[in-house]
Amino acid sequence: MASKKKTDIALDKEQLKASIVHHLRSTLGTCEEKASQESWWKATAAAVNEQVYERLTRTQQTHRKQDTRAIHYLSAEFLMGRLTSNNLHNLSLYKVCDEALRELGLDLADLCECEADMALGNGGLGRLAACFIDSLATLNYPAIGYGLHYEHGLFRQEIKDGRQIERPDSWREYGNPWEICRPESVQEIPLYGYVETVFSEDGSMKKVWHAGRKIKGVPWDIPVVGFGGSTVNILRLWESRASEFFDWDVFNAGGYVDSQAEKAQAETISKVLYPNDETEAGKELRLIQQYFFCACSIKDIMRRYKRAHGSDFSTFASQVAIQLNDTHPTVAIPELMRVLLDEEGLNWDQAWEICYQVFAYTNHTLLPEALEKWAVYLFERVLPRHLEIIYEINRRFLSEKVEAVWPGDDAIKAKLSIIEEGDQRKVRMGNLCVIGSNKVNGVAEVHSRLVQEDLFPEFAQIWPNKFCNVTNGVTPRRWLLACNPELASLYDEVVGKEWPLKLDLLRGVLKMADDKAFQKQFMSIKRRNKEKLVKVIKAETGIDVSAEAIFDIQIKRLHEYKRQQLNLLHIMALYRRLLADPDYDMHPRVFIFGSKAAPGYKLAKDIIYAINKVAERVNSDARIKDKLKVVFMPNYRVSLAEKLIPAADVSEQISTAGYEASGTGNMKLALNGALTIGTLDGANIEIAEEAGEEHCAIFGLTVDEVKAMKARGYNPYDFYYGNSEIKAVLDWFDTDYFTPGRPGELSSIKRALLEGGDTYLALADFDSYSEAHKKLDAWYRDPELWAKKAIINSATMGKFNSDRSIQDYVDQIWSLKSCKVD
Ligand code: F55
Repeated sequence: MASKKKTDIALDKEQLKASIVHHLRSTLGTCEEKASQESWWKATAAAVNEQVYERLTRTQQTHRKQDTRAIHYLSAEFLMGRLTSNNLHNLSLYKVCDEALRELGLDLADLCECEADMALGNGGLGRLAACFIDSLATLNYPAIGYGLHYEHGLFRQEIKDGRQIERPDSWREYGNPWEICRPESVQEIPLYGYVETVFSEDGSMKKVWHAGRKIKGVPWDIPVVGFGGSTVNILRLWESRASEFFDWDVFNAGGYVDSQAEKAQAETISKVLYPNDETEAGKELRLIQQYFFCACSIKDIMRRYKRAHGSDFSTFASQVAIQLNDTHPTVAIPELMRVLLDEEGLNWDQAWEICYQVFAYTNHTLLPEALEKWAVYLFERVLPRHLEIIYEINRRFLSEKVEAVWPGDDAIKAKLSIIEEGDQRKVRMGNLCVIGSNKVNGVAEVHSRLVQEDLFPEFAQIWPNKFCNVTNGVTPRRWLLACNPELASLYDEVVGKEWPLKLDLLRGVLKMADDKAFQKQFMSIKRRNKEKLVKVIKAETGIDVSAEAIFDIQIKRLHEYKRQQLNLLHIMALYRRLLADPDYDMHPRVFIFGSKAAPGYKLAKDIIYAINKVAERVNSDARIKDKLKVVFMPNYRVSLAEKLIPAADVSEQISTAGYEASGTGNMKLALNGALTIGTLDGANIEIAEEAGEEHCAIFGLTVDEVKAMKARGYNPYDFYYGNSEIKAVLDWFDTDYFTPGRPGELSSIKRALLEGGDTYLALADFDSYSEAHKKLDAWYRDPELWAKKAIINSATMGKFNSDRSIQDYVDQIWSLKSCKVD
C-alpha cells in the first residue's frame, strides 16, 4: 500500500482492513455492501499477496546475489490443499487478519472455506512434496518445486447409492489468487519426429532431433511462504499450450492429418492428473506429461544457470541439485544429457559426470505394479533421441559396471539392464533412476532397508554408498498449528511458541502427561474438535454420531494393501457380537473412513460400496443402541483431513507389513493426539519407537513373518475354516443382509480374500487386529490412562517434522547452505 514505508513490510490490523477494502473495490470491482464471501476471500488474498510478493522479490534478489546452490524438486504431483490459512500463519498474520475481518463483519474461517483445494496430487507422495517445499522455505534453503499445472486435479468424489462417482475437479474455474502467470519464461518443448546424424567436415558427428511437433510450456508460479515469512520460494507449474511456432513441413512429413486434433492434443497434456496412485498407467499421454514438465524444468534450470555462468558448465553440478520424486520425472536424466550433448556440445563423459552429480532419486513404493516401465516402441516414437541416449547409458553401465562385478554373467545383465527384453521390450525407469543418480533413498527405515535388500540388491552391491534413508515428515504448521488451534495454544503455554519450528520441544509436554488438570485440558480440546466434526459429519452425510464415542479414523487412498477391508471385517464382527449379545461390553465407537479409489480399480470401488452398505445397515439398527456407527466421508482431500485429524481418537495404520513405504497420515494423527492401531510397517515402526510401543496398539505379522508365511504358501482357507467369526463375517457378504433384495453384491470382497488368495494377508492378521481393538477399548474406558497415552503420542512426534526430513536430505544428499533473506 502506498501509505506504508517501503522497507517496513509488517502490517497492523488497521492497515490490513484498509488493504482488504481497497482490494475489494479496486481489484475485485465490488464494494462492501454487495460483495460475496468469495469476493471478500479474494480481496483478503490480494491484501496478503502484497506481503507475499514483497518477500518473494527480496528472496529472489538475495538468491541471485549470493548465487548459491539450489535444490530443484521435480514432482508430477504437489498436493497443496488450501493456501489462505497456511500463508497467513506462515506470515504471522492469522490473528491480525482474523480480527481485521471480524471488525469488517466477516469470519476468516468461513472465508477460508471459499477456497477450492489445490488437489494436484493423488495422496502421500504429492502431499509430501507440499510439506517439503514448506520446510525448504522455512529453513531458508534456495529451492524451487517443479511440476504440472493440471487444469483438473484429482477427481471430486461423490457417493451415489453407496458407490463412488468421479466428477471433474475444477479448482481454478473462478480464478486462483495464489498463482502468477509468467509469460516471460515460456518454453518450447519438442516431441515426436526423428533423429538425424550429421557429420561435419572435421569428421565429428552430431545428432539432430527434428521434432514432429512443438508444445508451449507456460509457467505458473505459486509463492511458497516459509514459516516466519522471510523466505518465499516458488512452486513453478507448467501448463501446456499449442505452439504458434508450429513446424508445418515436419508436421506434414510426419504424415499427420488432423491438425485441429493435434492442437487440442497439445492443450490436453496438462489437462488432468492421472488418478492412479499405485499402478503405473503406461499411456502415451502420461509419458508426454512427464517429459513435458521435465523438459520445461530443465530448460528453466539451464536458463538460470547460463544467466549467471554463461556456457561454462564446470560449476553446474555444484550449483544445481535435482531431486526426482519417484520415477515419474526420470526422463529428466536423458533430457539433461541431451541438452548437454546436443545443444551445449559437451562430450559424453563430461555430460554424464554432471548428470550423475546432479540427480538423486526417492523411491516411494515396492509394489511391483507401481514400478514404471515404458514400452520401447512408445518411447521411440515420442522421444527418439532420448531412447538413443538411454541405450548408450545402458551399454556403458552393463559393459563397465556390471561386467566388472559379474564378468560374463548374462542373467544378471538381463536383470539390471534398463531395457527389459521380452515380447514387448520396455524401459525400466527405476533402473535408469538408480544408474543416473548419485543417491537413492527410501522414505522410512524399514522401507529403505527393503529398497536395498529386495528391490535393488545388485545395484546396492555395485554402489553400497548410493543408498540411504530419509524418513518422511509433515509440516507442523499445517498439521498442528493451523488445523488444531486450541491444542497449538495449549502447547504455546507449556513449551513456548517455538515448537512449530522445533517440534522436539513438544517433549516438554511429557512432564504433564500424568497431570490430571492438564489431561482434562487436553481431552476437552479433543472433545471440542470432535463436536465440530460431529457437525461436519451431519452436514456431509446426514449421519448422527455422538462425541462421547471413540472416533476411530482410517483416511488414505483405497488399496488392498492398506487393508480397509480388514477394518470392515472387524466392524462386521463387532456388529455380529453386538447382535448376539446386546450387552456386549464395548465403549461406543464411530468408525470413520475417507478414501478415494482409482477409477479403474474395481475391487477398491467394491470396498467403498461395501463400507457404505454396512454403514447404512449398522447405523439404522436400533438393536445395537448406537454402540456402533460407521461413516464414509465423501471426497476425502487435504481440507477434509484438516477437520478429521484433530478429532481422531484412534488412527488406523493397518497395512500388511512391508507394503506401506512410510505413511504420513500416521504422523499427523499421532501428532494430534490419536493412538495408533498399526502394524510394524513403514514409519509406524518409528512412531512406536518414539512414543513407546506400550502407547500404541501394535498388532499383526512383521515384515519377516509376512515373507515367511508367503514362502510357506499362505492359505486363507485355513483361517476361514479355523475361525468361526471370520467364516461368519465372510459368508455374510454373500447374503442380502446389507443389500436387501440383492444378494451377492458384496461377494467380490469375500472372493478376493478366499479364491483370490488374500494377497495382503487380511485373514492372517484378523485375530491379532481384533485383540488390539479390545486393548484400545479397555484403555479408553480408563480416561486418565487414555489421556496420558494420547498426550505422550502427541508430545513425542518431534522426529516427524518435515523440517527434520529436509535437514536429512540436505546433510546426506543436497549439501545446501541456508540463505537468510533480510
Ligand atoms: C502416484 C502416482 C503413481 Cl503413477 C504412483 C504412485 C503415486 C502415489 O501417490 N504414491 C504414493 O502416494 N506413495 C506414498 O508415498 C508416501 C510419501 O513417501 C508414503 O508415505 C506412502 O507410504 C506411499 O504409499
